[in-house]
Amino acid sequence: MQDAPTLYVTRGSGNSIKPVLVASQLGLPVQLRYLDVLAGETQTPEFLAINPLGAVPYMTLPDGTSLGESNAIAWYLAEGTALMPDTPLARAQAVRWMNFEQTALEANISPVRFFSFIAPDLGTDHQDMFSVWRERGTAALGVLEAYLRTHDFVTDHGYSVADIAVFGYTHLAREGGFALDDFAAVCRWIQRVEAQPGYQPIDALLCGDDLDQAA
Ligand SMILES: N[C@@H](CCC(=O)N[C@@H](CS)C(=O)NCC(=O)O)C(=O)O
Repeated sequence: MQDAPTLYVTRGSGNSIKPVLVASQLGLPVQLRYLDVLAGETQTPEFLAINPLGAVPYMTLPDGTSLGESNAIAWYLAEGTALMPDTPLARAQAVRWMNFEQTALEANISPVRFFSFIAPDLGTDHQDMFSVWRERGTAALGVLEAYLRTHDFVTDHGYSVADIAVFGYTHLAREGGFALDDFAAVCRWIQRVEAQPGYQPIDALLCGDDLDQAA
């Protein structure tokens, strides 16, 4: 385990689940370090010295290098494995959907889920944005729905790291007040992701134990 990457994560997070799910599905050893966002543990001088952006997930490697951004960390862990698309087109499709995830899905599902479901006490000042986030997130789910009506997975490679990235917040959308059941192809794709070997739900993946102890 000394040579294993350390992943700083937080419970319940659709971003933190991505690299941890990649590691779980590939059987990769990782050391999980939990931070409580609501208790301010991502903003302490100690953590800001590790990641000046004060955000998780964040990965440090035994050689002293480090990497931020959930999709970048998931990509790094998937490199050279069956989860990595291996044709130029499929790799470009992965980049396309991972960008779309961050700019259209996560950007809307995550804040409304956080302020209405995870920490409603903090949501008072953001009430006027709830309908905006839900409208934009619903439009993004519609784009994903249209694509998945004719595709089993988001790239032509088959199940890949890009599916895991898009899955992160999409499968939690109900908790943000989204009518996920209206998106039948998205729901069928979620079931396909959940049927993959090594899949574990978010509360099992981010449960407070090191991954190799929990597995
Ligand atoms: N784009 C980043 C977003 C990371 C992010 O927003 N993380 C949240 C938890 S999901 C966080 O660490 N917030 C800490 C804070 O605001 O102090 C990624 O994909 O990793």
